[in-house]
Amino acid sequence: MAWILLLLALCFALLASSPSSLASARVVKHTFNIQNLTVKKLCQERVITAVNGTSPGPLIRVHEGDRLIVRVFNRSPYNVTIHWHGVFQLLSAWSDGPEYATQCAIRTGQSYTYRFRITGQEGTLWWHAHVSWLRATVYGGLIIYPRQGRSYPFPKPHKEYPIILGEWWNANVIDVVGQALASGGAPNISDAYLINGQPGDLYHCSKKMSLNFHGKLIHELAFYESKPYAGTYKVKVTRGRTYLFRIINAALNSQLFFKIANHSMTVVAVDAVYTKPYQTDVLLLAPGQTTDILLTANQTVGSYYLAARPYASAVGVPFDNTTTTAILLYNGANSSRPQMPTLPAFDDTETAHKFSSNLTARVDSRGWRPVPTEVDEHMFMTVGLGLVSCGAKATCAGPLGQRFAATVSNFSFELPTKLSMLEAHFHNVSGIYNSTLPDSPLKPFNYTNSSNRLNQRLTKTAKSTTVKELKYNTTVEIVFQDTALVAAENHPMHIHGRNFHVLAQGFGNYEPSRDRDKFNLVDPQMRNTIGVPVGGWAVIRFQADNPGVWLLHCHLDVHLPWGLATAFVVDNGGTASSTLPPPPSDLPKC
Ligand SMILES: *[C@@H]1O[C@H](CO)[C@@H](O)[C@H](O)[C@H]1NC(C)=O
Ligand SMILES: *[C@@H]1O[C@H](CO)[C@@H](O)[C@H](O)[C@H]1NC(C)=O
Ligand SMILES: *[C@@H]1O[C@H](CO)[C@@H](O)[C@H](O)[C@H]1NC(C)=O
Ligand SMILES: *[C@@H]1O[C@H](CO)[C@@H](O)[C@H](O)[C@H]1NC(C)=O
Ligand SMILES: *[C@@H]1O[C@H](CO)[C@@H](O)[C@H](O)[C@H]1NC(C)=O
Ligand SMILES: *[C@@H]1O[C@H](CO)[C@@H](O)[C@H](O)[C@H]1NC(C)=O
Ligand SMILES: *[C@@H]1O[C@H](CO)[C@@H](O)[C@H](O)[C@H]1NC(C)=O
Ligand SMILES: *[C@@H]1O[C@H](CO)[C@@H](O)[C@H](O)[C@H]1NC(C)=O
Ligand SMILES: *[C@@H]1O[C@H](CO)[C@@H](O)[C@H](O)[C@H]1NC(C)=O
Ligand SMILES: *[C@@H]1O[C@H](CO)[C@@H](O)[C@H](O)[C@H]1NC(C)=O
Ligand SMILES: *[C@@H]1O[C@H](CO)[C@@H](O)[C@H](O)[C@H]1NC(C)=O
Ligand SMILES: *[C@@H]1O[C@H](CO)[C@@H](O)[C@H](O)[C@H]1NC(C)=O
Ligand SMILES: [Cu+2]
Repeated sequence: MAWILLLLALCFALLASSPSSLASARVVKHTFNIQNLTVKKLCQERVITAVNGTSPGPLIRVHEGDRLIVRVFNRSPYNVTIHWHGVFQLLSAWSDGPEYATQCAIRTGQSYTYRFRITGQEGTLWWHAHVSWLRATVYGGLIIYPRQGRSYPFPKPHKEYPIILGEWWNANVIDVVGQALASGGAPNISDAYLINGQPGDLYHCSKKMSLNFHGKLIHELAFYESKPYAGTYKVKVTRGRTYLFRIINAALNSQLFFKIANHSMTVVAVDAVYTKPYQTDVLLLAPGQTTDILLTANQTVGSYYLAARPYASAVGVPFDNTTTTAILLYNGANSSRPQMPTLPAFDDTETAHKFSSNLTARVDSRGWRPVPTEVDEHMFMTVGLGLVSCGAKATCAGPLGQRFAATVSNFSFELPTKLSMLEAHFHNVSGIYNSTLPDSPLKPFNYTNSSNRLNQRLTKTAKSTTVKELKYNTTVEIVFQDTALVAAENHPMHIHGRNFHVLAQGFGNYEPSRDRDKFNLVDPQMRNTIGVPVGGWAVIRFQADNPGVWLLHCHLDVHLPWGLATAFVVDNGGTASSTLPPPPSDLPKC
């Protein structure tokens, strides 16, 4: 007996003395099988690409400090890669995932194992395919809990639910984007939005199905558990308890407003960074962003819709204007029609901006990093659409008889096709990319003046693979400036391999003399994706402390293949701990 106690005491002593709590870090291993899956949605049977027979795919749970090892088998007909959205990938750039950026695709019948450690971030992230539009159905949540012995910087919730917002096409998404890229025009809009894979009660077809089910009314049906069809996701709560909802916008092309009828929410984290608690009755999530909220079930016992529909910032651009719902169901509730929240108007930029600019970081929490004060590299990047002229044999279904393009500082990005940029960088192969992205547009103009709309001198752009090289540890400040050349629009800009501080956001042209005063250098929100206000700007800052090749791109999948992207090539530092290791032996070959 005594020796057991002694042994226990010894173990505790060892654990306690371990300086970085490495003792609690685990290795978490998973296998992903990517393959065809037949699903029935909106009354139609479809074959989609999915991981392990579900979409959303497996929810991965790790603790901060863990190593994650995921072996991905591609048994689908398409080339695939998996990107771990928002994960820093410190010295593990080979596992970041974007096709032709950090790896070539995993071909049909082949596999690749992603290996990385998750450090310095806690909260909700996600994973998704990073080839063409496959992420429409190949995606899932990634939850990072505090490591053992640590707690949240907020009261422990009774229970937690992932709420993953998706976007659904009845057509094969590869055909949808393929058709657009062939024609030079815009892709077809989606047919529905989803909450945890389900469209919800407001779609015509779900109603029809519901009515057909034993002839019961749809609003009554909403209360039966385990129905033969699953059209609406339900969140069960008990009155008086507090829940953590981990909300992820995995939609392809839509920023989404999110509300819960009759309930207010308290935001506690975004993009796996803790925020100061922020109470609100509406959220806005751009594709790529996550928001963790606390919800107290303190309303009358009953049922309430959770609902999401788009924030469509571009005037005159067609969009899917449907609404997806799930049901917040109190224990003991009667089967009555759920309360429906009033969502903001599709073009409610005021509400969008208020939510997006009001959040602040929790500077007393783990994961916070003070804003770097000395800036080494000031960059001013325009983000927006442009046009490429119609080649002799091309079809040109875009404006002015040209083809849609999208640009960063008027460079329209094209992925290489022979080798990934990271391999080219690592092995010093030239001809794959040019490191000539200027620090500001070569031809400045009045970016947000609507009289420049479809001005062919300004919309004209060209395709290239042009990136920005950064010395290790460079502190970079970027002003993202929206343009109004084709349509002013809020572009959610995502940078791989890091978070950044969001110092300020505003409308019109960025004016340093006026706008630098608005910088929040004390407690700005930290994110991996920022929606640049429509017809406006956002300023971010970060330190390039992670060697590798990191994409920077718009997270609307309609704009990414048009070229709204570039990359940072971050050199090694001078030490072992700042040098990217060689590629793993199973890295897919082009
Ligand atoms: C996926 O499926 C494979 C094989 O069916 C299984 O071994 C694996 O555990 C599953 N992975 C996850 C994350 O559920
Ligand atoms: C997967 O589905 C596609 C249609 O989307 C089909 O062409 C292909 O044969 C299917 N592959 C397998 C292995 O079932
Ligand atoms: C896109 O929509 C058009 C018009 O409705 C339709 O003819 C076409 O087949 C659709 N494309 C795809 C790939 O579904
Ligand atoms: C929910 O809010 C609506 C107005 O937004 C109100 O009409 C309704 O009575 C409320 N329901 C409950 C159960 O509080
Ligand atoms: C419910 O909780 C919210 C905070 O989440 C609070 O603002 C609100 O007043 C509470 N309502 C009731 C009826 O207790
Ligand atoms: C959605 O768009 C369609 C087609 O433009 C239109 O008929 C419908 O009224 C719109 N619905 C809403 C809720 O705005
Ligand atoms: C449920 O319905 C019954 C009968 O309609 C009613 O007496 C009761 O108050 C209802 N309970 C709740 C929680 O709404
Ligand atoms: C929050 O938004 C309101 C309305 O836009 C604004 O007055 C207030 O200053 C904002 N607060 C912060 C902290 O940004
Ligand atoms: C840019 O255009 C706007 C109108 O959209 C105008 O108010 C502003 O004065 C212009 N700025 C410059 C520097 O010309
Ligand atoms: C690099 O720049 C040169 C000169 O402008 C151009 O010819 C070449 O196509 C560019 N290469 C890539 C990969 O963008
Ligand atoms: C990079 O910067 C960090 C802090 O800003 C510093 O601690 C570190 O030593 C630097 N690394 C190198 C290799 O200069
Ligand atoms: C799949 O990827 C390989 C390697 O990158 C490439 O050669 C091939 O063309 C790709 N196939 C398709 C259909 O894109
Ligand atoms: Cu965009």
